[in-house]
Amino acid sequence: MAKTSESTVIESHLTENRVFKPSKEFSKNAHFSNLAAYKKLLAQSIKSPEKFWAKEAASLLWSKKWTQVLKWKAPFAKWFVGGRLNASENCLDRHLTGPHRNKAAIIWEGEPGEKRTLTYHQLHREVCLFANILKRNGVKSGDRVLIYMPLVPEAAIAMLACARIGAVHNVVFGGFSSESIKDRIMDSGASVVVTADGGYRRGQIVPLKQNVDQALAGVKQVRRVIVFRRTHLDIHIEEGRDVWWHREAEYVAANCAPLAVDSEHPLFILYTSGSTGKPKGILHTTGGYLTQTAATTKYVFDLREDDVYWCTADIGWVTGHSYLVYGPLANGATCLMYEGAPNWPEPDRFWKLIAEYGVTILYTAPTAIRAFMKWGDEWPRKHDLSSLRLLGTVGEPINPEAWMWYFKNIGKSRCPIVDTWWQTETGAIMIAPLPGATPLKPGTATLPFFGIDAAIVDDNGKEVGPMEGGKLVVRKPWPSMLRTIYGDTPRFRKQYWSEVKGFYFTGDGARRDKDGYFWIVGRIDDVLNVAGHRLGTAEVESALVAHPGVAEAAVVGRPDDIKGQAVVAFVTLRSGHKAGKDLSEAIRKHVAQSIGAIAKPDDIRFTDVLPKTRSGKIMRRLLKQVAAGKAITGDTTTLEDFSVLAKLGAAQE
Ligand code: 7RM
Repeated sequence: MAKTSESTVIESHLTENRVFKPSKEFSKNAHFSNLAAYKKLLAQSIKSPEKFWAKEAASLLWSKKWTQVLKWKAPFAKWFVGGRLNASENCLDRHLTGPHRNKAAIIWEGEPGEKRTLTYHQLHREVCLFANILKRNGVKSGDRVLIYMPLVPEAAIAMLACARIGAVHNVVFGGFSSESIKDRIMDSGASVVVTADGGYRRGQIVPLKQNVDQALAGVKQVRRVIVFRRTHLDIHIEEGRDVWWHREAEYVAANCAPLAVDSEHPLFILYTSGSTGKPKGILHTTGGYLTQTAATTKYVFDLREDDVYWCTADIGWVTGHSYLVYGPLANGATCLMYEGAPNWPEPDRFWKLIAEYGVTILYTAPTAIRAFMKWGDEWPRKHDLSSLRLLGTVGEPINPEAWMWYFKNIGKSRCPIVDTWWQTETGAIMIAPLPGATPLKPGTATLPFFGIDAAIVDDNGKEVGPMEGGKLVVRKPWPSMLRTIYGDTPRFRKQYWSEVKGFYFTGDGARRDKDGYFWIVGRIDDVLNVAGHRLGTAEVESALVAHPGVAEAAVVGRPDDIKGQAVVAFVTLRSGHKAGKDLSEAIRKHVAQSIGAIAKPDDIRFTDVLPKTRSGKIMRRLLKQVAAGKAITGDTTTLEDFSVLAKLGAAQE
């Protein structure tokens, strides 16, 4: 990672003084409600993580108990050594003998409006059927299966069916191109692909099978493509290679015993893009991953028996794996799953769904919240949101302005917001409040989860003081950590374990406040260096978003002879505001007033769209190239909307 100056301290100029204590009403029934008791357990668990995690692991179903909790030979961790279990058995079979048997596991709504509910009993049956379909098509324990599906229950069914027979799933976002599918097939060595004829997005059909056909041109390694019929779109069936899911189902039994695998048996590979080089295949294993996803779901979302829990993430993102499938199902929760876009047919689709299904917990991303703000307060106001009791966010730092909007307009100032920090690599939530105990502040993920030894350090690994910015690291292994980059262990060492000696480096910059709360200031690679001052992107962007005209903002540095870097802000406006010199001046002034002259943008560029990944993260790397007037290079396969690049060229000053 390039160092941009001798000093690595990141300055902080934004202060947030609002504090929201848990309400009595919420705390009354919460898993943790006493702040002092929680902090005591937190401190103990960080000192002896193995003790805490062993207790959580013991609440899962093991066919053979482990003999050792952790075997750590940096950077390689083995959790629950010698233990054997099955992830699908933990998510399904375990719930069939008690009152969960006929409880809704998945409540699904398609974008065009179809509705389906699968109880635990029904979901179990579907998973067994598909596990047998996989077996019938030659899939064995350890084989890699690529899943390229719309957000339908069958996507989760395919994942759980893989887990049931020990196969390793590799889910690829339904929005990715055939080129990305091909790369991931080749890198993971997948021999079977599960897909659908198509999926719905903004009223259109995404031709998933057609993309798979293109990806497979000239690829011999894939023996079988199993196609789920979702849209009845006319598709090509390659004789001898492609089979229909529903036809195969006629030949198999509805019972399939779960295969107990070693705790360290691979559960899945999920690719995450790097700014340079090819995507990294993040490898997760079974026992530790399931332990931490189950425990965090239970405590961070303060899950209760009667909750209707909705995580809006796509299944192709790690959030969909951990908090749409494994975490909630391991807890016997009822999950809502919605296939399509939030603004289809109108910008109130989410609020309609919440009212209709009585959603109690909503987990979504800051990028979605900023879009809702842009579309206007009238949309949520049309619907009864009184069933909600808890809100969550993940994916990016949430600007305090967006936090307050979410708190007031969606949570009606009643619902705590859990801002959860974690990564594909960490597998599960690492830093987040416990909603019944932790006082909240807009813009911070607050404190580490039990057993997580997170710290902010300088280049030498020395912890920095309060309010000092530095590198966010994790000093001790945790159960759901990635085990390696699939097929590239040297890259795993270099990427995560060489930046700060002995610690896992997250790639994020952060600071802690006087209460020890963690504030993520942005990716270290994106830190600005203005006249020797190092500024995180999050604070400058938060100051921009706090201007009443601004809906969303991204700041990057542009090379500057005098200052080293000049600050360029790309800005989208809220409806009713007009781009122009006056507004540009007002916005610059506003930033200077709220965080200081040093952060005042040199240029404001108005644009309708920002380049984002499918999970909604702003791709600042591309904006940096635009700001410097350079051609766009590097991996753009994760970009959500390719037309953005052409539009950005035209962004006006
Ligand atoms: C779950 C997920 C990981 C990166 C991470 C951060 C950023 C995620 C937060 C956040 C501030 C948060 N996995 N990030 N959550 N930043 N506050 N609550 O997003 O692999 O796709 O991305 O996302 O930079 O390193 S991910």
